[in-house]
Amino acid sequence: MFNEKIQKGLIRQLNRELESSHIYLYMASCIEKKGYEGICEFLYDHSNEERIHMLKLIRYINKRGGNVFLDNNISIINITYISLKDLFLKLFEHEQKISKEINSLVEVSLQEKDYFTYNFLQWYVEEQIEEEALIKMILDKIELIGGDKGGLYLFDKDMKNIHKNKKL
Ligand code: OFO
Repeated sequence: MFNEKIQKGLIRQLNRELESSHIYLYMASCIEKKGYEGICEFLYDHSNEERIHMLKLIRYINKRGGNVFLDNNISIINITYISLKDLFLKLFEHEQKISKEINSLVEVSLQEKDYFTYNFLQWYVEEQIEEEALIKMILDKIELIGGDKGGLYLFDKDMKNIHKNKKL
């Protein structure tokens, strides 16, 4: 029998990954209408990545004999787009929130002495280091570019390939 506390935590996390996928998808859709081709591709790709994070959790829970629950009441689609910097700041804060949640899950897995789940979660720990660093790097570039339209054009072009350099 799969530990109830662990199962609950993993189900909560898989629904957060689904929420993350929706957030990136919504941001991509907003950006697409503003002509940022590269940034829009990055956000669509990232939305797919978040879905993969969710799938990994679903398959792990099933493998351990648990039961998955998908939350239909995700209430996140009301983020107002103000600027590129604002958008990535919101994403950075979101990733930091996810990192905290992963850390809490790791803690629970240790308290419950579920070393299988502890081991499984290490992938997410690594992933969150990458995710925070990636969004922070994008934010730094946006800060550097400031109001330079030429710089912004080149940055948008670079963003098309940014995921290709990231190992999943
Ligand atoms: Fe953005 O890493 Fe999953 O949530």
